[in-house]
Amino acid sequence: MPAPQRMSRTRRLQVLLLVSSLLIGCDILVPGLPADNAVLDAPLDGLLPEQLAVHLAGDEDFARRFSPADGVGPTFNATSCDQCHVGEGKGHVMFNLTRFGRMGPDGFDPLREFGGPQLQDRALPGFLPEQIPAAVTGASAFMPPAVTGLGFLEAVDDATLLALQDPDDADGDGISGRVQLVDASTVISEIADLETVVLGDGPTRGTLVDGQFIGRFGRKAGSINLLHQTVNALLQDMGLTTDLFPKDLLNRQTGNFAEDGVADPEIPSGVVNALVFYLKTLRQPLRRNETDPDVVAGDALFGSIGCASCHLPTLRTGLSELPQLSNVAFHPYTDLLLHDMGTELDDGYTEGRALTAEWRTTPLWGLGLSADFQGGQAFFMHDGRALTLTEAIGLHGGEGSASRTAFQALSAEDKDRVLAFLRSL
Ligand code: HEC
Ligand code: HEC
Ligand SMILES: [Ca+2]
Ligand SMILES: [Ca+2]
Ligand SMILES: [Ca+2]
Repeated sequence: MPAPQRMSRTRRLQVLLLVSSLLIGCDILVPGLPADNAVLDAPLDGLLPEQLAVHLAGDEDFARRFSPADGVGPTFNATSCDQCHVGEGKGHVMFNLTRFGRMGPDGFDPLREFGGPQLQDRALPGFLPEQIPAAVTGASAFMPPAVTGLGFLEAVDDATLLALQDPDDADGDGISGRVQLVDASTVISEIADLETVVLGDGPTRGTLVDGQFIGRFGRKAGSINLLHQTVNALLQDMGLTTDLFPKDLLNRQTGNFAEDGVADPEIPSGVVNALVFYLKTLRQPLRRNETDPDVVAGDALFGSIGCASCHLPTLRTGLSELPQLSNVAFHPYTDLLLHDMGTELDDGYTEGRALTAEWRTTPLWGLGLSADFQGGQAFFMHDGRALTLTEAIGLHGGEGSASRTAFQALSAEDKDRVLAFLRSL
């Protein structure tokens, strides 16, 4: 019998390199893979094997191209989540959604009789896509936001957000954020019940404020939690029905009430749950160049010129069934509140009680990776109208105007430090 061959020296070296690269992380030894702090679609640390399995199932559903046989349509915008949320990062302006409505004497009307507020610009063969109706007075383009770290944002207690509000600007800093409130319709109440956290002392989220729920996801904060956002995305963006929204989108403009022929609900609750768990367990974006002296100086300036008053560096979660999300501090750079951002960002479109000029503070974590996920050119603000960070800051009017002016008054070196800090997020 031939003696078992000993491992050659080069082979041993290869194994050693492989093992050490697994220990150190992939950024140094395997140049073909992106660094850990450059990817957004990683799971939270420490998920149990069975949790990781649901996360991975949700990851697959997030990437899955749904077909007409699965129930896409009759009208829709896209056929998979990650077509818009590429790599779980910010989406390209090419995938902006359009929402519209009409301002009237009784307030803003989302024109449901014309298929509002969302324009489904694609349709199955034999159906027609929607068009913007003539009655519209305002329309907004919504660029797909990054979807990472959202489990942390979802786990912030309602009481924390209520305490951050300053609707009458009592502290006189020119900033008066307030929470979005969403009507407690039967289905929204059901969604809140399904996700209400009752651990120990009772519900800490999904509580009623003046008979309404606090909104926290979406650019106008129109969704109360990740389940709400997900079933809404399935129906509105892809034409897929669920237990919670079991009726297909029909084109009210053409009066074609033919259905897509796929039995409703088209998407089983297991898929919905996996998608929600996937979003909930996506890790928060990691920082880069955090200790660079310019970044550190920019961080301090970000606070002193008032950016941090809305882009709150630190929030705390309440209780969660996942220990990773339970009672922890995290750094999203948002207060999840609505702010009046002035006339330039007023598209004449709105949702819930937000004014047309009010927007939810965009979380800035992951900001420095924007271009990587948007095809090389970064786009900023709700519709991607700003191509540079300086332009984005320049668009801060209303409650944001004092900090914009303070930024513009900085020396060129200090401006660069603020920008270096923003790129490190
Ligand atoms: C056609 C493009 C498109 C598709 C398809 C799409 N989204 Fe989105 N998504 C968006 C846009 C645009 C927004 C912002 C909407 C808003 O502000 O109301 C958004 C918002 C979100 C948010 C809230 C993020 C935040 O920071 O508040 C989540 C979560 C999300 N989408 C998940 C999904 C999931 C899950 C799917 C698939 C079931 C999906 N999306 C499909 C475009 C899309
Ligand atoms: C009054 C609250 C407020 C203040 C103060 C504020 N912001 Fe913002 N910021 C917002 C809101 C709201 C948006 C989203 C506006 C939109 O999408 O049209 C935003 C968006 C941004 C964006 C774009 C993010 C993206 O991904 O599109 C950047 C960058 C930004 N702010 C940086 C800053 C900096 C730097 C300062 C300080 C000079 C600052 N902000 C001060 C509320 C504020
Ligand atoms: Ca359908
Ligand atoms: Ca529509
Ligand atoms: Ca159907």
